[in-house]
Amino acid sequence: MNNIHTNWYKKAVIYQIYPRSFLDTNNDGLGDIKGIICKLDYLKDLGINCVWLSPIYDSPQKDNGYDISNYLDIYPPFGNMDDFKKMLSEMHKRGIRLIMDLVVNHTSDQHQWFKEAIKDKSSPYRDYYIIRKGKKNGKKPPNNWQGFFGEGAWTRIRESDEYYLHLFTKEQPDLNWENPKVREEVKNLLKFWLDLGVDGFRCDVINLISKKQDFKSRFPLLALTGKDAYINGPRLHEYLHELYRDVFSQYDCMTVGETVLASKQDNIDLTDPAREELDMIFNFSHTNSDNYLGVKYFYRKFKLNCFKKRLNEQQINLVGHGWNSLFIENHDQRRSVGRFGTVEEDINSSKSLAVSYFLLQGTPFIYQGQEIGMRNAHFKNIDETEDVESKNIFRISKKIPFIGKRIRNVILEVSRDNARTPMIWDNSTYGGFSNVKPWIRVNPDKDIVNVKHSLEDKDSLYYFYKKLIDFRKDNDTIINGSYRMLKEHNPNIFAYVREDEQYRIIVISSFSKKEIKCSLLNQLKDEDIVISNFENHKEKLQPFETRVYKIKK
Ligand code: TEU
Ligand code: CA
Repeated sequence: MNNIHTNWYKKAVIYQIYPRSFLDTNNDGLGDIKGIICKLDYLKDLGINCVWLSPIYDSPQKDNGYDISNYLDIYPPFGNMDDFKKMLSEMHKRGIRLIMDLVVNHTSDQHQWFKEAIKDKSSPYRDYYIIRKGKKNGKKPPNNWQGFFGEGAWTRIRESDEYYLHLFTKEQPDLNWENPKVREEVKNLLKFWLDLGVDGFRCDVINLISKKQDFKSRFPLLALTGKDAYINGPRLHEYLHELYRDVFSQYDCMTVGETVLASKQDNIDLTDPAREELDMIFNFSHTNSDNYLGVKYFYRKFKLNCFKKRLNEQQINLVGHGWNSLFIENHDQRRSVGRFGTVEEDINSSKSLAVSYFLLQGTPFIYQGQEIGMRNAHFKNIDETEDVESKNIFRISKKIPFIGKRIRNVILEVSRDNARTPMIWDNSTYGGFSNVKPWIRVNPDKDIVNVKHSLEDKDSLYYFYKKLIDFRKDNDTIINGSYRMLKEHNPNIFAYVREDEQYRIIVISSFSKKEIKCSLLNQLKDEDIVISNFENHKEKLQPFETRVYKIKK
């Protein structure tokens, strides 16, 4: 069969929209599809050419849409199918593609399949989920596996002696991918959206879909007991290849898998084009550089060297095999301002970080608000957070004597809600997001950090991102050139070279608050600088200075 894939994703710059918090047009405090349509020109001006939309499907919203009750319809407060079609065509008119979130490791417990499954033991839907007999006549769960939100992974089905598996909240039962009917359902829903013109999918926790079938207890860990049984399970690659063969190969679409705690080899296997699985993956090794074991509550001090090392490993790992995704924020991560070596008081630090990740090998992503330097919410109290994950961990931590309070402060600092406060368009009461009180509180920094300001200030982070996007579009070296890290062990400098037959592009960013020396500068000429956050260049790098040199060979 002819390969109809144009691999457009390699040239894409992707903007993630979290629809709840983007723009509210009917004043119910929740963002909506019409709000997205209103801001498409804003996105076009920024220069992005693809949007990843977090879930807009019908859902009870226990996990903000990552709990889907109907894959073929829209959550009514966000709009309806006509709004969706209008949004898609308005995007395409502007040369912007759309990738949807695909959440198929689990459904909502309000999905028809699950309702049928637990109502009737002989229902064909029973085997759509992972249901097992509990121990001790149903008094104890089938094993000791733990899920991602700090709780046991099994919930008892009403008065029965059986339990269902859920790796997230109990309202998110895991699908049983061993059942070929489940895989057919997934293929059908993929085709439904692709036939409507959608350009691809961001596949939620896709490396959890295959589970080891022994369902035995594992050695208890501090978090994620049983993970060897459900992360990168034995049939993962087989399932993804099946989706590719039966669906993705027939459309010029792209897929990016969210792969939590995936091994190096799995990342290669998932993205190797010859294997026909996914196009890219989100590897979180660098965003986990300020915690232990990939668990953000086990917080540790950020070190640039660790961050660099992990990004470098990601880059090298996929050379000649697959394609990287490049990101520093998303709806699950706290904001990058004040993280990853940057400081709130100095926007130059965010520019240094922007350059550092954006010009690596791979497709860059920008999370809504990142382009204006939106900050963390600085929550003071657990009541100000809405996220089920924060609330769960808080509830559990209360039971732990002595360390309870410390954990609470960490929760407020790392809560996913830091990234979920409404997009700030201007400095009006609700930041121009809505005329009524939004579903979650507005960031207290709205007067300083907002889109209106950013558009008025030619030195803003917004215009800096715009420059980076244009630069990437105009320079094939950034897309297809080789990559090599420079100054690998320098704790203050992030530097690398991108190169092809024609050009050498050298990126140097300082993460120091002081002026520092950098021997690389000796061999470079100021007139080759094409992007920088400083107008005048000295012999030393100024605090948080970044420079991109383009040298014709
Ligand atoms: O995230 C998967 C995931 O692993 C995160 O929830 C992670 O555990 C957490 O952020 C670490 O603190 C995806 C979605 O991006 C997330 O929003 C969903 O809640 C989750 O899957 C379940 O669908
Ligand atoms: Ca609304």
